[in-house]
Amino acid sequence: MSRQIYINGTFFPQAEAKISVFDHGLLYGDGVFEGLRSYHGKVFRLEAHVRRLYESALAICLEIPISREAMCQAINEAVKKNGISDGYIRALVTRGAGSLGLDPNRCSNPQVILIADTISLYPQELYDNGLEIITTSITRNHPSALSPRIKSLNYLNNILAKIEGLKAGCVEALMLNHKGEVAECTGDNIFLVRDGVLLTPPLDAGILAGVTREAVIELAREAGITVQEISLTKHDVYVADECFLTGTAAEVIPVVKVDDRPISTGKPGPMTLDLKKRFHLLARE
Ligand code: PXG
Repeated sequence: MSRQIYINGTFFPQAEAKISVFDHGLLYGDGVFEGLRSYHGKVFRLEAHVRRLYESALAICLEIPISREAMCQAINEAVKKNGISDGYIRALVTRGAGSLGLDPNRCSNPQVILIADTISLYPQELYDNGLEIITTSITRNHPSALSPRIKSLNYLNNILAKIEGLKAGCVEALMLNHKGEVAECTGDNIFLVRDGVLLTPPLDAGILAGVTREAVIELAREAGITVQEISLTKHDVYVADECFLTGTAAEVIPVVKVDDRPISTGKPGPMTLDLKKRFHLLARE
């Protein structure tokens, strides 16, 4: 289905939605993005996503030409204009067209682009029986090289890891940071359960501050579960009672095997299933 694409304040039919080949978003991955979900036409945690978008932009010294309020409005409008009920929204801001050199100061016109579409989810079977993932050999970006807190248009670090995962028959792959600690998966945050306590790497492990991650931490604490953001190793994963991933697209999805090792019973665990249900309700309430 042809979509109406927002570019800098105007909606264009998909075939006419175009940006310059000189855009530094294309030439250098110089830009930032967000992936959001709508449920029954309402965008989940819109303000949190927009805040992260503006923080990512600030981190790369990119001034977004519209206010946060206008961005929220435009995202809602894109959902409405495309008749999306349960869908996925991609918001991106590129540095704009410049010269062939790196200099971002030669780019004068950042492009704000919004795409609202339907969403392709993981097969239900994976939610019921859990994912198998591998640990990839690709180290998550060193935070002082390119902070994983920045959701930039340069996702090659994650894509290389994803390629390795897919070659091993896995739709997700676990990335370790430069210290060998558990960081996150290519497009999802990771959680473990050990002795009834919910564990997840802290932001300073070099991970994206996931909106779903934050929501799940809140839900767990509301349910009286102890949550610890602590540094974790591959050993912690292998000996965990439960493991699951969180992300805008995946929501909460169980992991039952890592590097061909079953996690505990090799079946989705009770806390995972409980939090999966709680998140499902939160998103759709
Ligand atoms: N870590 C990384 C590296 C991500 O890209 C998450 C964690 C989860 O964050 P949220 O805020 O979504 O809970 C992400 C976000 C895709 C896709 O097509 C995935 C993401 C973003 C855009 C597209 O799989 N993941």
